[in-house]
Amino acid sequence: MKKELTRQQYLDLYYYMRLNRAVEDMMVKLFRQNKIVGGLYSSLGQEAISVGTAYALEKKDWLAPMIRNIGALLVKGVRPRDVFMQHMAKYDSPTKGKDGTSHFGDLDNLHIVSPISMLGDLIPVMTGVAMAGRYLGQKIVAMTWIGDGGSSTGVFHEGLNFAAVQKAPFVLILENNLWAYSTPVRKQVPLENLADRAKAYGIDSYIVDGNDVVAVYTTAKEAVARAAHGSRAARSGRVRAEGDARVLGSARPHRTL
Ligand SMILES: Cc1ncc(C[n+]2csc(CCOP(=O)(O)OP(=O)(O)O)c2C)c(N)n1
Ligand SMILES: [Mg+2]
Repeated sequence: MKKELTRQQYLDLYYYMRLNRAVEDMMVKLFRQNKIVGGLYSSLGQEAISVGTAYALEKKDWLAPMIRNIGALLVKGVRPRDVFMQHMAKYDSPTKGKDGTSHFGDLDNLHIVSPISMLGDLIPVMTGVAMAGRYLGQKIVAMTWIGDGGSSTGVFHEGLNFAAVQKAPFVLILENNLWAYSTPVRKQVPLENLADRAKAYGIDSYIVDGNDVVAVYTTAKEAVARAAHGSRAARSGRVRAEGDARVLGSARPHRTL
């Protein structure tokens, strides 16, 4: 294998992949013990995407995780304890028990915008964050993620169009795990490659093996560098889903406030 990363970078990626998997395993245990309030959208099997993409960001950059991006939170510096407490809606959780799942952020220190339930809405929100950074003269990049199902929402297209026309320093990661709940991707997108969606907005897109953390990282790093310079690029990950992620996700109604 071509040596592209430093030893420390390989070790970091390995560390966060292991940490992410350990957290996912624990979350499944908590779910089965009935301790998770609301649904659990497990990232089991998709760790390389969250870890590889978030690792391409710097401390000053901003992210907003979607439902399968606990790994991105860990890379940004969120403690596993907070992830567990939040999902159990404990008083001592980041939102003081007022919400569950991954509905929390950290605007002051970690530059994490709290996700919302409506799939796709984070695209214009994070485009706004990217533009705000530019207006303030900060050299930041904003990143968020979307699933194959979420890429069929209206706001996905509105948001991406807006981000493209503004040349916002924004990177969107499209995670194609081939399913949106019980709907297979072929029944909701008439494209072989979801990355082709970017063509409609004049954005370059790349397909990356979402199980290869080094490939994900190096591609994301390039996307982040290009976004920072205002060129239009997009990244799309294709992953093979493992475990019973969707079963866990849909086994209970998703509670939001
Ligand atoms: C606009 C909107 N429609 C429906 C839902 C309910 N919902 C939550 S997760 C999900 C499946 C999303 O599938 P996909 O985007 O492929 O992401 P994955 O679950 O595979 O990671 C749905 C339909 C929602 N949260 N927002
Ligand atoms: Mg999906």
